[in-house]
Amino acid sequence: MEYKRILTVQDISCVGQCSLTVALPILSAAGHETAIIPSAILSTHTAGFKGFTCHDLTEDIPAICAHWKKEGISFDAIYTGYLGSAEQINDVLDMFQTLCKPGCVKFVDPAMADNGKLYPAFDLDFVKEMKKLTSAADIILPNITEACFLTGHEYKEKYDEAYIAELLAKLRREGAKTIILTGVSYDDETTGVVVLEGDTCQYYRHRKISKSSHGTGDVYSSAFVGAYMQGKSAYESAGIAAEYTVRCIEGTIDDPTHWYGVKFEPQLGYLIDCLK
Ligand code: PXL
Repeated sequence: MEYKRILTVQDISCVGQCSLTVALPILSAAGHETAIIPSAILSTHTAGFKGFTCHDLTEDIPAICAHWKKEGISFDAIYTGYLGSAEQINDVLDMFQTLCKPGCVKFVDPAMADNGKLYPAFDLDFVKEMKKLTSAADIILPNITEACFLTGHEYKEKYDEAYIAELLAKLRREGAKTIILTGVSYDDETTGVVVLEGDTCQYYRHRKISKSSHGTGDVYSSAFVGAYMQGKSAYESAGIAAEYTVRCIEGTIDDPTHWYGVKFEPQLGYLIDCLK
């Protein structure tokens, strides 16, 4: 098993099974050392809870990075998710320059939108900044909505392979390298992930669960990063992360009180088995 040191930059939603409360256990289960920069602290995530608190930590980030630089701390991977402000994007770009070990892999999940809409905290200025990050990353993990915001491609709920090929081409033109496009579904029973690496485009298809769930993007990206840093290929990692995420959703859908996230913890044993 590989043992990599991974820095993840995303928010702490104190309740809600997303961002850091999901990324840390999944990366640990995948066998890696974790380090964090919390982008913000929220009482809950913003998708369905009302009256949540939010404390933006933008001001704290430069001092954390300056300390690490002084201590000579660096990472095998940097993985970003939900960020607290547009200004933080320049800080992350700086981390890409100064906190990377040779060969460090930079993963960006441009967590900012879903179902055709930006999350409440974000606007088009944030999207403009996010484009800088996705073009500096080695691997990006957008859903279709995020990919549309990043490229100006029209968002559609029903589409065909030509639409997805055009979206991928536009992401490439914006500077994206390896692209893991999630939630790509051409029929009612299945959905999947498109993996574009170099000139090779592959599609990992899996069963679709009719009910949409919160936090699954974070579960997916964290499992992908964990698997990839274990030396799996992008396509293998995409498949492992997809099967794991589907199991998490299946283990949650029968519990109507658990609407805010997925029960990813009982499936960690499955993820560990996949990575052996
Ligand atoms: O899962 C994405 C996410 C992360 N963090 C916060 C969110 C969301 C999605 O809504 O609100 C705070």
